[in-house]
Parts: sequence; structure tokens; C-alpha cells
Amino acid sequence: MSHQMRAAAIHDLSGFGKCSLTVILPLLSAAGVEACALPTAVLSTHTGGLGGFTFRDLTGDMEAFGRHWRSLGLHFDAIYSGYLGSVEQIQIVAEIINLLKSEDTLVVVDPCMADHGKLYRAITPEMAKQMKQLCALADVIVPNLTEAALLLDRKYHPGPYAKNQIEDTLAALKTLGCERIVLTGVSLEEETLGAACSDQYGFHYCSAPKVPGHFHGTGDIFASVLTGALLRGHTLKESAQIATDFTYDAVLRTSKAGTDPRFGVNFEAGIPSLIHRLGLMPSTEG
Ligand code: PXL
Repeated sequence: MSHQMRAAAIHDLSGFGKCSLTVILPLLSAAGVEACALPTAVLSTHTGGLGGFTFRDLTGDMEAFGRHWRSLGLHFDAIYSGYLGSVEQIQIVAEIINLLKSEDTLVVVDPCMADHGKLYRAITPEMAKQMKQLCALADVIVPNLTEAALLLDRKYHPGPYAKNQIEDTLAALKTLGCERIVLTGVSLEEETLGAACSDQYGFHYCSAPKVPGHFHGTGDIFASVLTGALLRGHTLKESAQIATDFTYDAVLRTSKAGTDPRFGVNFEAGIPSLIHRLGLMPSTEG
């Protein structure tokens, strides 16, 4: 038996709205990975349109979490960070990565800052600068196209994109210092949406049919399934395809159900098939 993988998940806990830790922990668990939560803040909901949310900042506790875990001699197979609330938090995450990382730790940075050409509430342009430095510490980064534009000081354009534009963006992102990149929200034609990846083997694309609408939390769902699949030994390309399919299924299910997209997507119903796809359970089908 191989050892159980362990990941440090550095994200906020938004109680309602299905993003950050409330989706990342169950999806890492579904991949068989032990998920250790390093909460950056506690909110009643995400900041994406529900209004009136509570916010308790945990910046002052973050480094102590990292130091305590280090003192316990814990080995982390992955360190995965996402939405961060200030320049200071980004700097602290960089310190925690250096504190907890071993030779074989996979560092995944999702530079959550913006989507559809707009910064999330509470994200400042100064944070985008700092996020570039965090990306340099990562083995894999997972920006969407808006975040890629911010990281590269370029203007955001809504798609569809030509392959050469996407590959130029991926090559420019690589100069930030991270070898493996998964760019999300990539649409090469009107009817599809997916991801484009770059690694030492070149460029890869994956896509699914586009579902109309903006669904909250899908970036966190994509990045946590990607991280889980990578930890289970899938290549970057395979992992991105698994994450694309899983996210598409959740969005389609939610669109059919007609729930408020600010309430997040029904990813829970996809967990059994994700477990099968990651080879963690004998298939009961055929
Ligand atoms: O899904 C990214 C995210 C995470 N956490 C909080 C957010 C958002 C996006 O808006 O508001 C608190």
C-alpha cells in the first residue's frame, strides 16, 4: 500500500455559497487525500454578490499554523493556496510554503483575484503584483484568463481566442517562474469552454460544451479536482481533463436545476463518479 497523500489547503472558509474550503476539503477527500485546512479568514458567504457578509480575518494565526505543523514533523505531498485577502497574506503564504515544503511537495497556487474581466471585491492591484511572486514559488498555477492578464500587466479580452494567443499567454506566464500552467476559462470557439495547459511536453487543450451563465465557485472546484488528480499520479493534461469534465457536469446539473448561481454549483452529486474516475473504487457499472 502506498502512503496516504496529505495536502495543506490555504484558503478562506465561506460558510455559505460553495467556494474555497467548503468545496476544496470534500474534493480533496474524494481523491483520497488528507486535507489539512489552514483558514485565512472566516466569512458568512463569499464576496460575490450576496451582500452583507461577515468577515473575520485570520492573518495573525496563519504563520502559527504553519509553525505548529512543522513542529509536528508533518510531511505534505501538496500545498495548495487560493483566494487571499491582502498583500500581507500573500507574503505569509510564501513563508508557509518555504516552511512546510519538502523536495517532493507539489505546490499549487491558484491566483484567485478576478473573473470575467473584473477584480473580486477586496482585491487590489497591489495584490496582483505580490501574486506574481507567489506564482514563482509554485509547481503548478491555475489562473483564469482575467487573472493571467493581471499577472502579465495585459488588458483582458473576452474570448473566443485563437490558439496562438493562448499559447503566447501560456509562454508569458511561464516567465513568472512556474513550469506547469493550467489556464482556465479558455474558449476556442463560441460553443465550448475549457482549459489550456503547458508543461515540459508542450501545450494541451481540454474542453466541454459551454453552459450559459456565470456560476460561482467553479474555479475552486476545478483547481481542487486538478490537484487531487495530480496527486493520484495523473499527468497535467489528464488532470485538467478530469477537472474540466467534473466542473462541466456540476455546472450543467446546476443549470438544469435552475438554482441561483450565486449559491454555487451542485458538485456533491458528482463525487461518486469522480471517485470511480480516479480509480479509488471498483466500478459498479458494466
Ligand atoms: O472562489 C473564489 C473566492 C473565494 N473566497 C471568497 C470569495 C471568492 C470569490 O469571490 O469571495 C471569500
